[in-house]
Amino acid sequence: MSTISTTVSASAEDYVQRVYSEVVRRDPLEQEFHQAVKEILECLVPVLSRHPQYEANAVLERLVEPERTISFRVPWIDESGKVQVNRGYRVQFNSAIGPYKGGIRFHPSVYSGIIKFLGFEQIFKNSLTGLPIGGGKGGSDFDPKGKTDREVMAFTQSFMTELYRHIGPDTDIPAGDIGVGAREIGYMFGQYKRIRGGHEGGVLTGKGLLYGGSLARKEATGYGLVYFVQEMLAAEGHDFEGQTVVVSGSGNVSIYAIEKLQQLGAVVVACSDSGGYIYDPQGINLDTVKRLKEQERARISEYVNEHPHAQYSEGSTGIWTIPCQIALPCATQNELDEDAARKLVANGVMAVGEGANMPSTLPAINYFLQQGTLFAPAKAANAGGVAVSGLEMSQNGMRLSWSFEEVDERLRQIMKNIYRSSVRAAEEYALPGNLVAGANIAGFLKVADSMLAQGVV
Ligand code: NDP
Ligand code: 2IT
Repeated sequence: MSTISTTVSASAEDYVQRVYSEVVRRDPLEQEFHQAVKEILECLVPVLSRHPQYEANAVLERLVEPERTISFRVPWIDESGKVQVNRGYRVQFNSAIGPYKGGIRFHPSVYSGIIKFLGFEQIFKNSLTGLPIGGGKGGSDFDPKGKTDREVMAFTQSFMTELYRHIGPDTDIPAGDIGVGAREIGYMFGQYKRIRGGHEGGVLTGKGLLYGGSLARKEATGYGLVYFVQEMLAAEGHDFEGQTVVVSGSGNVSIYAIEKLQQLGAVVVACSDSGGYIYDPQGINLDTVKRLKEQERARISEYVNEHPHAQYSEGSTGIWTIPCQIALPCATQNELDEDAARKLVANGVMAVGEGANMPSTLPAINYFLQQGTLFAPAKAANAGGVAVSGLEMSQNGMRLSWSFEEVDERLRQIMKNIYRSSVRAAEEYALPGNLVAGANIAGFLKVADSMLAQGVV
């Protein structure tokens, strides 16, 4: 372990500021992208100070510019016979260490700023997994809520009819994200196969188990998050047994985080959707949440009809006022601001683990770090999903499937490794305990050195 202390050169700070200002100047409206870039670049100052070759070779300027951005029209016909037009995106951000890999999001808030922030984060997250996967992301402003199954299929097929020409098992491998689960992946895979005229299993991950999906992919992001936080707690002599936990969201990541938390003896007292949150002091009944969300596509408010001792409150951010020892934001970006962070700390929170992508605002993260709250940043803590996607690609390539236990054990090991490499990188750059910096630095170094090795491309 190096004992060199952090030296921050004025030149490295200037370099970061210059690159950041140019990002804002070029795309002034892409606020979420600015936020993701700012968080990462600021953490890299000590690295850039110690290693001038990155500035000399314009590594940051290249990193913040996607290799390719695709934006396309998605026309489809709704149940009433009316033509609808949505916008589709795929941002192929960085292929230095492997083919582009990252999810597809269907949500009305999607625009270039959201897809670019997600794609940028994905570069570093995928690097942290230790697997050979580059960074990309895609999506559409299509809103699946309230649509019939036939409408979702019509939209999804139209989306893939354009996307197919840009993806492939060795070039770009999409998966799910908000609004894209097993149903949508199934429709996308069917349409891709039909157009291509071949069964290229490895072109999408998160597939159904009957046609090439991996066991434990559905569970992977939530389980992986809990494994990561478990490592972080263990380093301080804590575990989940008997801890009160609040988990926001009630989608794929939240549900499987709650499942693993309950297996480990935690009491999960709250979860939410975009309408509001439920508080169940006896501990959430996960069978009810799964049925409501995975089968009925219902609102979380309906939980209290079956569990009248629980309370439902409108508005999703009030969830952070519930006292807990551990908080896991697993819904969406910027769902936890500084106010919420202050309330959590005032109520005695010990650890925060980000299941969603960029769920905490920058002031919230800084507040947690100042207060000494154990903080597991998204690109490390939620990397289990894409890691098992990488394992799905391996299984597809070998044309075999591993057991649930085997995939789960590999996931556990990958999360441990990500935790260790983040801790190590933070120590190496004299920021001990700062996993935000550690994850950003560890993720960056592998990508940046690969870029240097491959010349100016
Ligand atoms: P889902 O679509 O399965 O669930 C999303 C959940 O978040 C729902 O409960 C949804 O409520 C809520 N939500 C979405 N948007 C908002 C909003 N604007 N305000 C409040 N609540 C909102 O998605 P996932 O569980 O897959 O994804 C959740 C987060 O985890 C996202 O940030 C995603 O990028 C990230 N992630 C996902 C991975 C995966 O493998 N799926 C991997 C790594 C990260 P409602 O239904 O009312 O909209
Ligand atoms: O944000 C993410 O890491 C994902 N949505 C999962 C990406 C993937 O390729 O499995």
